[in-house]
Amino acid sequence: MPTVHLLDYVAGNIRSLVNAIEKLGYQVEWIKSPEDVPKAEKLILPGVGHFGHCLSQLSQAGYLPAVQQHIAAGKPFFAVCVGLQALFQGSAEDPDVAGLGVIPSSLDRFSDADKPVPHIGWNSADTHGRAMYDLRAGSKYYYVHSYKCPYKPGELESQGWTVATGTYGNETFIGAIAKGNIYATQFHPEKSGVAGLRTLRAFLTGAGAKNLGAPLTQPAASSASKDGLTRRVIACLDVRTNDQGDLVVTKGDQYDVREKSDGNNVRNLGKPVEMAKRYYEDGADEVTFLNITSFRDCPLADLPMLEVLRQTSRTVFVPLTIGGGIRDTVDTDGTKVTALEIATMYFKSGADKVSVGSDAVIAAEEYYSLGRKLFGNTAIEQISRAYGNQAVVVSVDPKRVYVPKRDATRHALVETAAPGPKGEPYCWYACTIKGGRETRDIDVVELAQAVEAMGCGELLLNCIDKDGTNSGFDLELIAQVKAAVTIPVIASSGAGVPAHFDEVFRRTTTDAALGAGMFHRGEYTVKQVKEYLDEKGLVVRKFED
Ligand code: 1PR
Repeated sequence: MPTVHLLDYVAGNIRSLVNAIEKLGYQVEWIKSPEDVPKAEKLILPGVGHFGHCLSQLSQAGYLPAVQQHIAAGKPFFAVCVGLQALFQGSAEDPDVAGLGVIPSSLDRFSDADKPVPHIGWNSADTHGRAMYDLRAGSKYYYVHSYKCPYKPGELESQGWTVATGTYGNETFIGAIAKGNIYATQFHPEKSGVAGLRTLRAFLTGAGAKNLGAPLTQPAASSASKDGLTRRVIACLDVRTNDQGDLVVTKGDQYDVREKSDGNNVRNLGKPVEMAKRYYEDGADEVTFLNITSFRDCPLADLPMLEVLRQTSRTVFVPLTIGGGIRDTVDTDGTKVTALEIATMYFKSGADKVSVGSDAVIAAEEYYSLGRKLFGNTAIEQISRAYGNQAVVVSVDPKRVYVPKRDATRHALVETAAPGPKGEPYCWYACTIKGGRETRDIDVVELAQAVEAMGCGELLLNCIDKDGTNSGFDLELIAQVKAAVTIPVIASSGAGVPAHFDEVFRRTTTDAALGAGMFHRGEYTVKQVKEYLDEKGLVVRKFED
């Protein structure tokens, strides 16, 4: 097997990149010290997290001159995400840290005045009619970042660079850039499905460098929604151990996962790894696992979910999120383990994002009780500091509390089109913990704003009242939360037919929509949902062979 070298500077989830490279028939060898760099023929610089963290790690370990020499020697070099950013002169993310300066420009932050930041999701890499590592105008690639190099037409091209761009809101940014032996993508090829594997292959085989910049005879028309991103459809798998000790995908009705008949068993809808693979092949834009009973009586290192992630990330090349049990805890042998350590185990096993549930509610309560001050010690702050905001999702489990009058509560109200059992015209959404079993005196707006302040990059917005009902998403809840934060929101709970996805994308500004039961029960496939959205004129990532 041909070999490719990967620079190991502790950059978060690089397992997926290794899996993608291996899938393409190459073997990965790790560069573990600067002295190893000259051995590399093809060198890959992965990147997750902060610009400053990446460069200071590289610098402290003495890698910078070795990487510069590799590039100057004309050997193939590929950089991903923050790896691409490291090639620039600097970034507004960490203004005191210098980049490698290979590309004479610098990065700034996306404006959140007109759109959610981070920029998360599937967007284009438009090569402006030039050949560039098999990037295709009709394909979509998975981006997740807050900082970007603004695109100034012709500027870098005049210095020999070939540039592919994406557009987010009214900002056009560099999605990929190449020159000579250098190729770098802001998006994650290892998370961009078939299109991502294709461009990675073009680097590995060397074919991409050969015809770089050649005019394309028939550039396909690029399609994008107004803000550039496609409508993201996520498949979610609630996973737990059943009474027989098997790890199964289950699904509740308003969080009750036990059958009403059939011995009151945990509903068993299939095997997590197989189902995730099927959803990927059906075109799911992301797969989320929620470990709904987290881990009980099991040493952390043996968590069955770690193996599920390892196996899934070998065949699923879209982002994987894992939730459940991300909190400071005590292992079965009495050792204290931090939420950050647990998250690290998940990232190393193939997760791209971790989702914090109950612990986020407790942290938000403390945040308000301490006068909205942050001390850097919550799980959300620690994980986002180490792995970047985009790696931290907060999963919210709200429940409607109906009230008869506007002044009946201090909480953020919605005047609802679905009044309560006594005809109450208003409701607020109370956050719950422990899988909905305990309701707290904090509303969903308070929670959303607190976790955004802590560095959470995305909200997974469930709704206990809607969960498993197949009656459509709670549009009022989604609109209320979207109006309260600038981070992206994933609408969840209640999807029963493809039209519900169309409805939530049209009637709210949600950034993504998630389905579970309708896919698990085989009523509809992810592909059918996306075809439906496409027919209705919404831009989706098309299925590619
Ligand atoms: O509190 O950090 O340990 O995390 C626990 C995680 O497990 C939370 O994310 C919480 O949402 C989840 N969870 C806990 N108990 C349940 C349960 O169902 N008994 N599942 C549960 C939450 C909700 C959704 C579901 C959608 C879509 N599941 O993820 O997939 O509602 O369903 P639908 O499309 O079929 O309506 P912690």
